[in-house]
Amino acid sequence: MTTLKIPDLGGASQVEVIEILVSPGDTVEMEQALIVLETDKATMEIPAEAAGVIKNLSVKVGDKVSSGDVFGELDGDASGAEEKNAESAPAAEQKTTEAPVQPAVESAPSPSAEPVAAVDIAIPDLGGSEQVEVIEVQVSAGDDIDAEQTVLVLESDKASMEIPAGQAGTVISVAVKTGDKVSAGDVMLKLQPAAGNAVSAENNAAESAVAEVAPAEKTVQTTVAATAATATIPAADVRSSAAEVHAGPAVRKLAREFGVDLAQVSGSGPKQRITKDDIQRYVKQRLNGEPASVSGGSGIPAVPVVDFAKFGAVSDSPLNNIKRATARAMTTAWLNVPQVTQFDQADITDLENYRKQQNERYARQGIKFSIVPFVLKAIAKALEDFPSFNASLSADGEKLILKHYVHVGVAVDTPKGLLVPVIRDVNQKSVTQITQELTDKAELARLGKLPLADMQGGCFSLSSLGGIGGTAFTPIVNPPEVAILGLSKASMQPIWDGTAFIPRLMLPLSLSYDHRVIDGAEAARFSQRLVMYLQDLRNVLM
Ligand code: CAO
Repeated sequence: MTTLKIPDLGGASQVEVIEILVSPGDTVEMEQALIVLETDKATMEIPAEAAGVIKNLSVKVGDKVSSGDVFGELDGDASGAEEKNAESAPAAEQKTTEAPVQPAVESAPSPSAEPVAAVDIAIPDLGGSEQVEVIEVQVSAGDDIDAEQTVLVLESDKASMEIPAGQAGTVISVAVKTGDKVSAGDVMLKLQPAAGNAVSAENNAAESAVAEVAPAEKTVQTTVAATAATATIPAADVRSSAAEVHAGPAVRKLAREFGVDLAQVSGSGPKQRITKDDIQRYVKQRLNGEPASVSGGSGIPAVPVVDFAKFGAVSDSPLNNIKRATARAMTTAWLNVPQVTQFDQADITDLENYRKQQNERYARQGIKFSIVPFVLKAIAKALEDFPSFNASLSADGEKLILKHYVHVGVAVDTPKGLLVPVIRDVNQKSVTQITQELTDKAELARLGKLPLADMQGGCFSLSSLGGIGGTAFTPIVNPPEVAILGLSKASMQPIWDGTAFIPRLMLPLSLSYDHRVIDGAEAARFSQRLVMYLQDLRNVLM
C-alpha cells in the first residue's frame, strides 16, 4: 500500500485543491495526474508515484493542502514510491522539469541509426518581451514530441503564448518550470532529435546562437527561427490576461486534441475553471449544431466578411503583437465590463501658473513638468479617499479586493501601439519624482524596452490625449481595474463667477468606471474630488 502525499510545492502552502481526477477503485498508471492544485500563480497536477488502484482519497475540491499532507492511499506496486516518500516527497514540478533523464545525452534513439547529438532548444523571439512568466510546462522528460507540439505556455500581462518545440524528438530534460521568467534565447529543453530529423551543428550554427554549446556533452544549441516563432504564435493563441482561462494542463491538452478554443468554453468549476466535462459538453453541443455556451458574453454575431477588393484596390497591413493583444484586451473589457463615463471639468488656471513657475525653477536641472504628474497626484489622493476605486472585483464576483497600495498605469502612445507603464506608490512620491519616472518609462516604452514588470500591478489608469486635442472621450476600463481617467485638451473658457464671466483654463475629465462595482453617484463624487484637488492642489496635502 502506498500513502499518497503532497510533494514539495516549491514553498507554497495551503494550496487549494481544485480538481480530483480519480476516484477510489480507479486503476492508475505511474505519473498519472490524480489531483490538481491551484495557487493564485500556477496550477499543478499531482501525479501518482506508482501504478495501482486508488484505495481511498482523503481530500475534496476546496480543501487546502501543503507539502507532505497525506491525500489518500494507493494499492499497487509501491516499490520505489515508498522509498521516495521516506526520503522526501518529490517536487510537484519535478515531473515536468527534472525527471530522470534518458541514460546518455549522446545516445542515438535506435541502434541502427547514426548517433545523433542531443540539442538544447531555446526560447524563440518573444516579440521584444523579456522575463516572461512560464505558466505551464506541457512536456516531461521521456516524452516523444512533434515539432509543432507546445512545450511551454508563457504569459505576460498583455498576452499568453504557446511555445512549440520547433523540432521532433524525445525530451531528455526540461530546463524551466512554472513560475520561471524567461527571455528569447534561454534554453527550455534538452532534446534527443528523432532519427533523420537532427539539426547538424553546422547547419544550426547559422540560425541559432543563443547559449553556449557545451562541448563535453556533445550538445548543439538550436533555437526556433524568429520567423517560425512568429508564425507559430497565431492570433488565436494570444489571449489577454483579463480573459485568462482557468484550466489545468490535462484539460488544455484535451482541448487541443479536440481543436477547442478554451476561450469559447464556459467553466463549471470553481473560479469558472474549465473541466474535462465542460470540454466534452462543448464538443457535443457543437457536433449537434447547438450554439455553444460561451464565457464572457462573447457569443455575439460575427462581423460579415467582405471582399473589399470588389470596391477598389486594397493591401494588407498585418497587426503587430502589441496591437493584437490590445485588440483582444479591449474586446474583453468591452464585453465583460458594463461601463459608464462621467464627464467633468477642472479649473486648472492656478495649477497652470504654478506649473509654469516650477518649469522655470527646474529648467536648469532639465526637468519639465506637464500637467500629467499633477493629475497623478490628485488621482492618488482620490483613490485613498475612495477605496472602491482602488479595488478589483474577485473572479467569482462575490467580493471586492481592496488594494493598500496606489499604483497607477499611464497610457503611452508608442510607434508599435499602446503600452501602459505603471508608476508605483504614486501617493508616496513627489511630482518631481513622478515626472522623472514617467519620462523615463515613456521613453523606454517608445523604444520597446520597457520591462514587463513595469507594466504590471496597476490599480487605476490614466489616458491623456490633452497633448493632441479633443474635448472629451470615453476611455475603456482596463479590467481587473475598475476605473480609468481620460484627459482632453485644456482650454480657456468663460466661467460665470456669480457676477461676471471670467476667463479660466478648464481641463476636461472623462472618468469611465465599472458599474458593477461603482455607482453613478460615487463616480460623480470621485470626479468632483479630482476637480477639487486640481483646482487647488494644496487640498492633496490635507
Ligand atoms: N491640455 C493642454 N495641453 C496639454 C495637456 C492638456 N490636457 N496635456 C498635455 N498638454 C501639453 C503639454 O503640456 C505639452 O505642451 P508643452 O510642450 O508646451 O509643455 C504638450 O501638450 C505635449 O504633451 P505630451 O502629451 O507629449 O506629454 P504629457 O506629459 O502631457 O503626456 C504621455 C505624456 C505619455 C501621457 C503622452 O505622451 C501620451 O503618450 N499620450 C497618449 C496616450 C494615449 O494614447 N491614450 C489613449 C489610450 S486609449 O487608446
